[in-house]
Parts: sequence; structure tokens; C-alpha cells
Amino acid sequence: MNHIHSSTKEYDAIIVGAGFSGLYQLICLRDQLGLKCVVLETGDDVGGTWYWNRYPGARCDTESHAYSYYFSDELLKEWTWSERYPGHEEIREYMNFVASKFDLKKDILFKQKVTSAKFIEDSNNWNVKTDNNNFKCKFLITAVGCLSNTNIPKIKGLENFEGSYYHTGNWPKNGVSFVNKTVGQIGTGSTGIQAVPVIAAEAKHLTVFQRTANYSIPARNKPLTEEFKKQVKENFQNYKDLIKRTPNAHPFEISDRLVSDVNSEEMNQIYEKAWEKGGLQFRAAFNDLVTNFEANKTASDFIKNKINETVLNKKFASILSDIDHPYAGKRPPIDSNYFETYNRDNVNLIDLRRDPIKCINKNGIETEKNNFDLDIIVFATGYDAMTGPLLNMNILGKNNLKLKNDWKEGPKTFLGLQIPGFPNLFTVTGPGSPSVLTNMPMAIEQHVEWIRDCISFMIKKEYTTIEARSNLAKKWGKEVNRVANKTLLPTVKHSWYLGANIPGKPRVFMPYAGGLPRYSKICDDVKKNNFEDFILA
Ligand code: N01
Repeated sequence: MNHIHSSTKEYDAIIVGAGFSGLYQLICLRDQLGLKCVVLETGDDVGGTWYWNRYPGARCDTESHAYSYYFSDELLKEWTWSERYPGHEEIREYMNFVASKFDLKKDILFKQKVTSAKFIEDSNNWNVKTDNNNFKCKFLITAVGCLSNTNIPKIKGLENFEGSYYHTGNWPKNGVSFVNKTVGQIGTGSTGIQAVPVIAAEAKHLTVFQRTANYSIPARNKPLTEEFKKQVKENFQNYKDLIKRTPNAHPFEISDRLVSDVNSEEMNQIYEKAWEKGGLQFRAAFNDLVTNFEANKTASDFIKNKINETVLNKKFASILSDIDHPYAGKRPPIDSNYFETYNRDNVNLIDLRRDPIKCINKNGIETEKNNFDLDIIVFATGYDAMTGPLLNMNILGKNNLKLKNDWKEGPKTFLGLQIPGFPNLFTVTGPGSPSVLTNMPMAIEQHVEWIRDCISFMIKKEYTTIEARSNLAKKWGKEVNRVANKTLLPTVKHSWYLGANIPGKPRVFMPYAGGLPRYSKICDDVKKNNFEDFILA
């Protein structure tokens, strides 16, 4: 028997999360299909991942003119970015601009953290609970982001630390002052590499604790010229076409050329040019950088040389360039003066491979060989990515099937959009979809529109439920693995793409690496086939 609280609020669709996905999903379902919708958001404003990521230096690695919604020409004309890469404040401004343009906030409930969602078979509804409210809906759409479940590693003694500590993905709204502070930062992923130069410029002293050395390419961020801004506005259709046809939805083509097509002098010139240009585009200099170890080694060696040239302290240079994975085998960071920062007098670097952290004590971090007294510890230690935010919601499907149990050995989805046993639940950029391997807003738009079209089809055909088929989900899981294995990505055994950063998490390659255009075609074919790959009832 299903007991629904007397004040249960009923909707056609509930969307969880008010980031890029949630806002556009609301526009699609409310304004285009006329459904009664609500967005439930934990924070007190829109922004999603960018609501929480306010750490020093937080900036998107995708160029601003591509890191935008492309569904509305009007919006593209009205909004103008100021820098090559958008900073976190400007992204939040953009999202607020979108929210007010489409009058979205009236249908967003803030400070509503979803604590459970249960499918009720008698009525084919979802019951959704937050800390203080009960909701009921027909369609439940998770728009919770892939990198929203922060990971503070369980280091012995953290509770004894008398200073302050922060995770970059849950940064205080009013910021943190590092003035006159002795700071320790753990983690040198994309986030850590952005934070180090900014913290070092403000703090009395910064010690960086590096476990795995990482590549980084200069971002070469700069204010956009009036000419470029004008050019983008006049050519957004061309940009849209370009972004939609490239595998990672970035605004640049991947070269057809193989490393073996050029001699070493030409190769170096190509890398130099790409280094000067900066940004994620570096990996597009040759076609085989992410598929061929030998080709990749030329890029990896080039970057290691740059690190050694830049970092004057030879010990630091050797720690930073001691990289044991192929370039872009993990998500490649880009930076503003990251390696240069190690030339400052107030920066120290500890190689945790040689001197691991033993514990945290009341004064700071204790490694096997040293003690570091600290006022502040910054955890740039990443996320329980992709599956974490979904598993956090305590989702129960048919027959009381707990998502947590169902995914014990790894996520099972069809196209990253639906999960067998969980009817009418849609997962925007869920595991098994291109998501984190792409420029996110593009992957989001594709998913959100597909979900809109699917729900519209169901309404027209008077179907009550849609559910992924188990056999097709299994087949899709194999396909996700097959395409990943054509690249070097799964060879990096400590990568978060494989869940390896979270103790006990199953090692499964989670995103679809076959590219957004190919993936979109697969989804479009399913749609053309009247969604027959799903169980419709
Ligand atoms: O997290 P990460 P991130 N002891 O998991 C270290 C996106 N992003 O927040 O490599 C010591 O990559 C860990 O070491 P190791 C982007 O997709 C986007 O930096 O596991 N160290 C690593 O150095 C990115 O990939 C933008 O050995 C520990 C670091 O912490 C994703 O977010 C900007 C440790 C974690 O790196 C995540 O990046 C920034 C421990 N116990 C980020 N545990 C945009 O542009 C972890 N580490 C949109």
C-alpha cells in the first residue's frame, strides 16, 4: 500500500537539478510540451555544477562561444561572453540570464535535496521526497550532473585538524581568504591545476601534494576582442554546425594527419603551434594521439620537455614531469601559469608516490617523512563521478529494486538514458552516454531534446510507461566497452572514467567514447523506430 503524504504535490514531470540540463529540460517540457513541471534543486540558485564550483581559478576549459546553449538563436544573439574561457562567475550570470529570459525560476524549488525516489507500480508514478516535501510525478528526470558528488578521501585524523578545510566542488559562497595563510592542496587534476596559481598568488605559502603527475597545456585565456565577439554572432550557425559534427562537440576540427605522416621537424613545429594556441585543441593536432601509444608518446614527450624547460627547480621539474600515463588518456587539464607557479618562492611540491600521506593531525598533514603545519587544506580530490550523484538519491524501481544494488557491479543503462527496472526515469548525461567526453552543453541538449521527444511520443500514443530492456542495456554496456577499447582511455587504470578514484567502486569505463555525432545517430534511429527498443506500455 502506498501512503502519500496529504500535502504531496503532483506534477507531470519532476526534474532534479537546476544546472544546464535541468533548465533546458524545464523549457522543453513546460514550454514546448505544456507539461506541469517542477525542478528540485539543492542549492539556493541556478547553476548546477557551477553553483558549487567557486574555487580560486574555477573556469571552464571549453571556449566560451562553444560553452553555450545552442537551441535558441535569439539567446545566442543576446548573450556575449567576455573571455576566451568563461569564469565561474560569468557562467552563473549566463545561467541566471537564461533563467530570467525563459522565466524559469517560478518553477524551480530551491533548497530541495532529493532524499529518495520510489516507483509506485500500482499507479505508475514516482514518489519523490526531499528533506521537507513529498512529490509525485509521472516522469522523473535526473539532471544532476556527472561531477557533483564530491570526494574527500578518508585520510586518518582529518577530524582532528584545527584549521579549515574545503573541497573545491563545494566552495563557500563568500569565498576563502588565503592572505597570510599557510595552505596545503591535495590533488593536481583539472581543478587543482586551475587553483594552484591563484592560491599561490594570495597565500603566504602553498604546499602542493601530488600523487599522480599530470600533463597540462596553457589555456591562453584572454579577453575576447570586439571583432571576435562580432564574428561569433554573425557566424553562430557555422559554429553550431562545426560543434555538432566534431566527436567531442568542441569548436575545432580534429586533424586527419597521423604523427607518422610528418618528419620530426614538422611534428615539432605542429606541436609548438598548438602549444602557442593553447587549450584542449592540442590533442587534435594529430588524428592518432588518443588511439596509438607510439603517436601519443611524441605528444607526451613534447609536454614533458615543456615542463622541464619551464620549472626551474630541477627536483620539482622531475616530480611534475614524471608522468606515467599517455597524454589525454585522462581528461587533459589546461592552465594559466600552472607550471610557472612552481618558480615562486612561496610554493613547495611533495611527491606523494615517494612520501605518502600518513595522516592529518591537529596542525596539518603528516607524510611518512615530513610534517606540514597548515592553516587551510584544499581538497582538489575530484568526484564520485557519473554514478555517484544518481546513487545518492536512493532510487527504488520496480519490485523495490534499489539502484545501489542493481549497480553493484557497475552502471547498467540503455544509451545512458534509461535503466531497466526503472520505468519513466530518464538520466540526462547518464553513464553510458558521451557526457564527460564532450563539451557538456552539447551532450546535454541532445539528451534533453531526445527525452522531450520520447515523452511527447508517449503522450500522443497514450503510453503510460517506458522502460529500457535488460538485454539491450547489456548489449549497450558491451558497446560502451568496445568503443572505449579502441582508444587509450581505458589503459589509464587510475582514472575516474573507470571509477578508480573511489575505493570499492566497480572498475567500469563509464562514458561512451564513440563521439557525440555517432551517438546522436543511434538515439535518432531509436526515435525513428518509434522507441521500439524500449518496453512501452
Ligand atoms: O578531479 P580529478 P578534478 N591522496 O579526479 C588526487 C572536470 N573539470 O576535480 O590522479 C592524494 O581529475 C588525484 O590523484 P590521482 C574535468 O572533467 C572541468 O581535478 O588519483 N591525492 C588527482 O590529482 C575533470 O577531469 C573543468 O593519483 C588524491 C586529484 O586529486 C573533472 O572535473 C574544470 C587523493 C583529483 O583529480 C575532475 O577534475 C575543472 C588522495 N587520497 C574540472 N584522492 C571545466 O573546464 C584524489 N587525489 C569544465
